[in-house]
Amino acid sequence: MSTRRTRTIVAALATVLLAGSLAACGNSDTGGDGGDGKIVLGFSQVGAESGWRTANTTSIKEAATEAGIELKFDDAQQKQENQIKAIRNFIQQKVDVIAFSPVVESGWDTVLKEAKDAGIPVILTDRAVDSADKSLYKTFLGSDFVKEGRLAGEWLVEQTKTATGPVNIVELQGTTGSAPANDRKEGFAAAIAANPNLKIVASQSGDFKRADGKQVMEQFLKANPDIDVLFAHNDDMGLGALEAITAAGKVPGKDITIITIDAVKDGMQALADGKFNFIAECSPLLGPQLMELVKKVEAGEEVPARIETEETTFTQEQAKEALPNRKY
Ligand code: GYE
Repeated sequence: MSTRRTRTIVAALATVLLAGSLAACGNSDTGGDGGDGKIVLGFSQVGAESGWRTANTTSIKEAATEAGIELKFDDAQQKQENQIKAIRNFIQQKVDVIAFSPVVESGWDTVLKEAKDAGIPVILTDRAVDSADKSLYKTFLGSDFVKEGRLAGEWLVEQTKTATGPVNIVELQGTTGSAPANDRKEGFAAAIAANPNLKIVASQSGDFKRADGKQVMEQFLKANPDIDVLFAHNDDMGLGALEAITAAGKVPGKDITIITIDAVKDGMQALADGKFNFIAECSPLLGPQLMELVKKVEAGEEVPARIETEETTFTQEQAKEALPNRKY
């Protein structure tokens, strides 16, 4: 039986008990569908911090319309407390399904338990949580961030295999405590670990934002005269860093090798222009798959615990080829 129908029945039963009459039975629908039969999805988005995020939001809104799903959309402005508030609102409104992209990995158990107790299925999209109790959510749809970091690191290892001296790397991390920041850092570090001449000399968060990427890169350049490589956890921070590098009189893509993750249009343009050197892709186009999952969990169907997005990597030449058809 669909979870919506179950909740509707439970709600109807409660109405019956309260009214002390059987008259309300059969035509009461206090579920979230507003009476028009549409599935109602409450979605809590991280924010609007990057080109990736903008493309992800567009994908989710368009896919919901296409699937005939009523979307209640909330932008948390990169704050966990806002996401928790939004989820509690969705529970109160008795939406059919809740989906969200958790800004950080930790601290979700209480609110997820509240959703579970209310009988509302939760889908994680884009970012994961570190909850030990996997029954708190139905599935996680998103990328393998460790792999993205590893692919970035492996490319660098290959490029520097003939280098004899030290290769000084600076790292612009994503939002502190977020799954993509934790995992990309881990994957990259693992990939370069066997090469003692590849050294991360500075690593700091730029919160996945352009302005912060620029500012942190300025500090890196001041503190470290010999930076050979920048690894940025997303395109936007890399794009911000370009300004700092140019202002410091260095040539991005030549004096400093730049590796990023995402492959949004602006990033791909910088790669095609020779300012970036390599991008590991992370697809934001999760909307259609998410809506499929929403329909399935609403209908009470089993779904895989983990659904991974397909991704590739780009060199400068590949970016030139791919750019004209890039959708985001
Ligand atoms: O890489 C970054 C965004 O969670 C995968 O969040 C996402 C990341 C993406 O701000 O640009």
